[in-house]
Amino acid sequence: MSLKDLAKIVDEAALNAKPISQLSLENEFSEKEAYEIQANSMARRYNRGEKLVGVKLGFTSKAKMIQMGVHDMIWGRLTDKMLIGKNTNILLEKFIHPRAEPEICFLVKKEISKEVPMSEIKQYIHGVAGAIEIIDSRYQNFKFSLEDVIADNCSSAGFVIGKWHNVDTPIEDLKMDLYINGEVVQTGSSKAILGNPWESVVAASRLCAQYGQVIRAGSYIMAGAATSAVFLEKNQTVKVEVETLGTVQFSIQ
Ligand code: OOG
Ligand code: MG
Repeated sequence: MSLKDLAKIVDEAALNAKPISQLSLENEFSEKEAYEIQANSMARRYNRGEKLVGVKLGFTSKAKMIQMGVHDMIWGRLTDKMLIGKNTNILLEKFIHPRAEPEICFLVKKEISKEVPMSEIKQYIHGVAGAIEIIDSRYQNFKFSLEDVIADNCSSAGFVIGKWHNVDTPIEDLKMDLYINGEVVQTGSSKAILGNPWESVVAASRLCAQYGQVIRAGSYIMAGAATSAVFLEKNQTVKVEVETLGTVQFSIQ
């Protein structure tokens, strides 16, 4: 099957919330080709009117790598359709088997089109916020190879952003808790994200430059989860609290 055909399969699985079997079971493709499948599947979304609003990093913490059995960092694209307003009620039926995870989000001030070193990274960023990512692998049983998950736009399905804070707010070692219906279900530290979430922004600049993706001013960068992700069910309120950054939440029906 061509990379375009594979892109159509993952795109339709996401669009219809219908799980598929792992693409890599029947097709051989490299990591580079997996990113081409992702780009082609995103082009299909753009053709339907979705707008690119940012990028996300995945597997930037050990907890996530261990949970999903993968060994390397990945990046994916975020669209306006995935952005969920604070305190919104979302429908479980729109997803296959969604999971939530606690993250930090960055707001881009100045276009990033090349690798930016750590010493300059803050010049490109306007603010930082606590956030929740909803991931929803299109693969049956949430099982995939690294190439599969890249092709599937890194399981991206939704994200909710909390209140913005100044770029100089310390975020290197903040307690991050994920609550479901008022109970803590995951707890960690922002330090789990590459030792410092700013490293994710540096990594985003490097990976996006490598794959020719410009990160425009006004875009979001999601740094990757600090803890394992948790499956969602009907009638839940999902909240993330990040020390000093505050809380962010949504409900699922
Ligand atoms: C892939 C996405 C990983 C993260 O924050 O590490 C990710 C997955 O776990 O399905 O978003
Ligand atoms: Mg994530």
